[in-house]
Amino acid sequence: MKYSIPFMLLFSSITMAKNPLFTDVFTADPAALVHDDVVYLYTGHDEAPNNNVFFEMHDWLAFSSTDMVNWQSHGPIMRGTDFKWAKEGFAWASHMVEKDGTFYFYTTVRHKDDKPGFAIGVATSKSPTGPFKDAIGKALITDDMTTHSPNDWDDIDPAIFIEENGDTYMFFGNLVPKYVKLKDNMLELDGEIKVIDVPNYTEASWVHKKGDNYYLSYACEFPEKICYAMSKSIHGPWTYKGILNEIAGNSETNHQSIIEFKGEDYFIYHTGAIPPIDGKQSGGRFRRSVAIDPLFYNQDGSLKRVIMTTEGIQP
Ligand code: FUB
Repeated sequence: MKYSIPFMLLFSSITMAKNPLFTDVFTADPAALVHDDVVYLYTGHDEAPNNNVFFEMHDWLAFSSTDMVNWQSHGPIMRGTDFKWAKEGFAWASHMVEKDGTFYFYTTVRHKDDKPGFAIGVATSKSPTGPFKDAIGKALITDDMTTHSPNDWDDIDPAIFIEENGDTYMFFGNLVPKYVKLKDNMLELDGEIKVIDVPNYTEASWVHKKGDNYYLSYACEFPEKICYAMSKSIHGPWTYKGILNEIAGNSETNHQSIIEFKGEDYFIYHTGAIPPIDGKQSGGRFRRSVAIDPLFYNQDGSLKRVIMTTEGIQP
């Protein structure tokens, strides 16, 4: 079929969001924050030269959008080794929240050998795009603080939830899901670390609330799907509701972020779907890319399974 030139011009002027969202950089472990009518999207940054060995992640990236279609890159907001106690190359999953004008960045790194294993740090800034600085000069969570599972990467993937009354909780974990209350200063634990009872948990907790329902979504099994559970309280009990998102293309891991923005709900995740560009190594399990699709609720508050698309969010 032949198109007239005016039709082609009209067609090419439409900005179409596509999945994966960014094709000039590998992005993983999305964590989105809605602040002042802007969506800030924080991602890990996959820099492994191939998909054969392991993750190589040195810093975290920030992007922003006012329409979920057009995205502005703000570059790195922090390096893993800006935590002086952390090893190079393990800038894993993170979560950003804002409280009283300060942005708190909770994130995963590998601790130096004086406290071996993965750890969670917290950094702060007065701007959502940083720069961020270690807020306490030490890890908030170290491997020796939890003994529920033998693996030394069981304290990863922080996810913060702030209740309407300001009470703040950090969810985290690998193999065993855990949560702990934070003090009002957001920089200290307030009480014991508790274990959550949900099936098939692997990692990547994310907690959100809609109406009076709390939702705990998480990466389940391996290769990872995203499963979810619901509760009427942040403390549970959590009722398992099933699979929310199937295994994502070409990636054994998945990691989700769920937000509502301007009345629409979004499911943000990663895949390994970038094809080889200019003869370089393609996307894959250590070279991942963030994608976004709509999220829909059923009448009873349960979630419809996500349909992963290559079209992404339409204008
Ligand atoms: O990106 C490194 C790790 O892979 C994250 O911490 C996990 O959630 C998984 O996505």
